[in-house]
Amino acid sequence: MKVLLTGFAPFGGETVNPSWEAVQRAAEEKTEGIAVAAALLPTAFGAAVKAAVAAIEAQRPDVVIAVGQAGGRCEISIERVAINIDDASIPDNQGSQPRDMPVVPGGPAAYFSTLPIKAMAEAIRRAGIPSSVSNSAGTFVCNHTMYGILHYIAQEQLPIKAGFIHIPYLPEQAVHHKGAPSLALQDAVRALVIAVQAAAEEHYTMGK
Ligand code: PCA
Repeated sequence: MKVLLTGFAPFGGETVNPSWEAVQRAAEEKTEGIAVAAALLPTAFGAAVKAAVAAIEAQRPDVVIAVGQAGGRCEISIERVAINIDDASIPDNQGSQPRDMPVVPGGPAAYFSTLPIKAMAEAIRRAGIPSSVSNSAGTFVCNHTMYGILHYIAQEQLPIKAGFIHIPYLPEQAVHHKGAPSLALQDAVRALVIAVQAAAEEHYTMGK
């Protein structure tokens, strides 16, 4: 089975994005029976979904896990839902800052993750890394990308499971945000590998 992991470019004045750092490393870990590809997405409305769809078309994965930074969060957040709203409090990397705009005009209000979100969070916690299901991916580029990927899969009726994981700042970022929690890169990588395995387990149990 094939998994596509995506990570984002740094944004909002940061010089790294933990999502791309962790995704690249997680894709290099060898897991029996699972091929993992990594794709970098621009942190920009529209362009991020375009790049994600191009990577899905190129890789034809069974599972897509998009990953992004959630500065200020203290654990690995397995996102449950993407909503049809772009409402940015800062400009994206291309200078666009949509307010109260739909991701897809006329699209459904929301899409739920099709990944085993509870199993993923539990498996990550069992490994000693804080994780839980989150009920909001925000209203910036990450929510937009999760919505865009799930909308594309729904429109094309593809047999692909997809969802989103937010990860905290790296310690070297958190030192510039007084009081902000952080997670070491190696733990973020471990969490992503476990998330991939949990998604694969479900994939095989479903007999696909
Ligand atoms: N986090 C942002 C966009 C890119 C990223 O890594 C977000 O949470 O929307």
